[in-house]
Order: sequence, then C-alpha cells, then structure tokens
Amino acid sequence: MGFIDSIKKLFGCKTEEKTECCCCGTEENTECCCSCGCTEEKTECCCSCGCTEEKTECCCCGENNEKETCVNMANKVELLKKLSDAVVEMEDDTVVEVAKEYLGEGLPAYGGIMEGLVDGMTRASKLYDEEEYFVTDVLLCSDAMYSGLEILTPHLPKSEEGSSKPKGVIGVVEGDTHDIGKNLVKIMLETAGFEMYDLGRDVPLQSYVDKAKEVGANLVAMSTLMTTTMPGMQTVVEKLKEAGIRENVKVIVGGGPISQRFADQIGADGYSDTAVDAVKLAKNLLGIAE
Ligand code: B12
Repeated sequence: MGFIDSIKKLFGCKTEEKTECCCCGTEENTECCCSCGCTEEKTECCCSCGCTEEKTECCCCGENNEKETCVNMANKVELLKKLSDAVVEMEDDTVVEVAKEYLGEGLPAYGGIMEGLVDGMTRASKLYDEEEYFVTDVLLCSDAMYSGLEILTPHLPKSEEGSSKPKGVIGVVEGDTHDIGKNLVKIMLETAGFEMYDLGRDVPLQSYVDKAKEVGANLVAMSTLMTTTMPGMQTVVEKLKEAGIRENVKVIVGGGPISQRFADQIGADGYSDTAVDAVKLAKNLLGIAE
C-alpha cells in the first residue's frame, strides 16, 4: 500500500458518514460499519476511502470502542483456522485450548463448530482420499474434533423452549458404522430445538419405524457413507409406508454417496450435504420458521 493510501486508510473512515453497512450491506447505516452488530467476515475493503486492499478486519475501526469489534473479526478468522488446523493435526489439547480462547473472545460457538472443527474434519477426509492420511489418522482427527465439540456445544444458543418440540429419529443405516457426520447432524438438529432419538450406527432397518411409532416422530433422518448400504434407506421408506406412518413423518437422508437424485428415487422428502443445511431442510419440510 502506498503512502497516500495509508493516510486514506488511517483518516478516511474517521470522518466519513457511511450509507450502508460494509459487512452485511444493511442500508442507511450512518455509523461505523462495526456498530451494526453483524458478524460476517469480510474479504474486501468496506469503506469508500478508495483503498483496494483485501481485508479481514473492518477498515472503519480506529474510533471509539469499535476497535474491539474489529480486533474480534481478525481474531475470529485466525482462531477458526487454528481450530481447523489442530483437528487436521490431531492435536486434542490444542483444539481444547483454542476453543476456549475462541469462546473467551465472545465468538459464536456455531461458527467455531462448522467453520473450525467441521472444516478440519472435511480436510482430514480429503487427505484420506488423497492417500496422505491413513484411517487411523482420520480417527485421531475425529477425536480432536469431539474434544472441541465438548467445549463448544454447551455454548450453542438454545432455541426457545416451546410446549412441544418436534421429534426426530436419527441413525446410520444397517451395515454402516460411519457415524461422525450423523453425530454432527444430530447436534445441529438438537440445537435447533428438535428432540432427537439417536439410534446410533449399524441400525436395523425396522428400528427406525419402531422408534418413530413409539415416540410419535415428525422426522426420520438417515445417514450412510457407503454405497452398499444405500438401498437400506429405501427399505426404511417402504417400511414406514407398510406401518401406515409414512404420512406422519418427513424423511431426510444424507452422507457421502447420497444425492438429491437418490433421495427423489427412493421417495425421501429431502437431502442435504451438510449438517447446517440439514437443519434448514428439516425446518422447511415441517413448516417451522427459521
Ligand atoms: C473416518 C472413516 C472411517 C472410520 C469411521 C469412524 C466413525 N466412527 O465414523 C472407520 C475407520 C471405522 C471406517 C471404516 C470403514 N470405511 Co470408512 N471412511 C472414513 C472417511 C475417511 C471419513 C468419513 C467421515 O467421517 N467424514 C467426515 C464427516 C463429517 O462427513 P460426512 O459423514 O460426509 O457427514 C457430513 C455430510 O455428509 C452430512 N450428513 C451426514 N449424514 C447425514 C444425514 C442426514 C439426514 C443429512 C441431511 C446429512 C448428513 O452432514 C455431515 C456434516 O456436514 C471416509 C472417506 C471420506 N472422504 O469420506 C471413508 C469411507 C466412507 N470409508 C469407506 C469404507 C469402504 C470403509 C470400510 C468398509 C473399510 C474396510 N474395508 O473395512 C469400513 C466400514 C465398516 C462398516 N461396515 O461400516 C469408503 C466408502 C466407499 C463407498 N462409497 O462405499 C470411504 C468413502 C473411503 C473410500 N474412499 O473408499 N471409515
């Protein structure tokens, strides 16, 4: 950055009135962009002082107490990366330490899980696919992820306690023991206010139906990561019909080899490829407001 730009950066925002938030785009914000409370990460300069730098912190800071918010922004990016890296590097202790530091900064647990821990787990899975990691490495990564979840999950915002929570049955279909993704989907649905009944992994197909009937479930969520066990999902849909409760429940499916096309083929109600989208999907299907 040149001298003139540095001067602009230093003084420009202090005097300028802004007409829209630089982080979230909210219009008619005449204050510094940091004061609107948005937490979105920025990738480019927000101010109109003319600088073109890519930024990870708000360029409007420097006045009043906004500085703290701006520092948080930069810290957030750094801490998320540290969380993700520590999962990839299988460092349980570091994950715990960084997760605590992350919360100590007042940053949201939800982001820490999805953009930190899950990001690290996704990277670890890729390294396995690229034959850089052995299965044992991926398992150690998942241990590190779970250590972080223990710290962050209690800090997830609880949805408002209603008189009747929607009920969901979740499990990994028979023949499959991959349950890391299913566990994340369960945590996210619970956080969103669902009462989840977790059948675990390698779940006998009839158990989904029996449990759904027993608890009067509104949702049946099935996970699998193996192509060989995918047909089990269709069997469950058929069993729900045979039991006469298909109309009472929404069926959602997910996991590595699952796609929207497959979900349509087997007569499921929906599919998503992440735990976060699973919540949106379930709420949409059940007509629950976001
Ligand atoms: C870790 C791992 C294992 C661990 C599992 C530990 C555990 N407790 O889960 C262990 C070592 C036990 C294992 C065993 C096996 N594995 Co394995 N494993 C993996 C690996 C490396 C990572 C999976 C993972 O956890 N990813 C991270 C999570 C977070 O991602 P995810 O599960 O996809 O979940 C996300 C989404 O899919 C979605 N989601 C998940 N579930 C659901 C459900 C719903 C309803 C919704 C809406 C969304 C959703 O949300 C999640 C979060 O965002 C994958 C490779 C890969 N790249 O995926 C192979 C992989 C899945 N394994 C594979 C195989 C073949 C096996 C074994 C058969 C190996 C063997 N020969 O023994 C055994 C299976 C034994 C059995 N019967 O179950 C194959 C499957 C191939 C296939 N297409 O069928 C893979 C793809 C590796 C490969 N490329 O060959 N494995």
